[in-house]
Amino acid sequence: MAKSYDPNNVFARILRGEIPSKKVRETEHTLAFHDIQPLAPTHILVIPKGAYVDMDDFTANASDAEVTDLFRTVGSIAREVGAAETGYRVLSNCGTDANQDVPHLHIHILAGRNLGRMIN
Ligand code: DGP
Repeated sequence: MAKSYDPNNVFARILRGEIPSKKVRETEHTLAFHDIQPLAPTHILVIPKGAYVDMDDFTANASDAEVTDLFRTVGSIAREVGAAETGYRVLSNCGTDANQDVPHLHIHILAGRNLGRMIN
């Protein structure tokens, strides 16, 4: 069963065009935009257009087309910004222990500096 989804979370509002974002890429199932509080020279968020709370919800309930589109978009953007050559980090905070702030699945792409071994 799908997790309870708050339709007024900030990324749902970005998807509806109610608040602006600096768009990087849009596909049939996926939107990518710059993080408003970048932790690295490149900090892009990649989200499904569908209403999924987190990775658990997404991988349990999204279609193969949505899953494929999201992950291919992540890889494609990393190549496009040159991060595939220098290295980059992909992460998704899911739930309480990961301190997920926005309850709509988002994948962070971080690049452009040495990222150390972990992001706090
Ligand atoms: P997380 O802690 O993994 O849920 O990260 C949420 C990220 O979302 C955080 O890096 C800041 C970003 N963020 C929050 N509000 C906005 C917004 O209104 N626009 C954009 N572009 N990013 C946002």
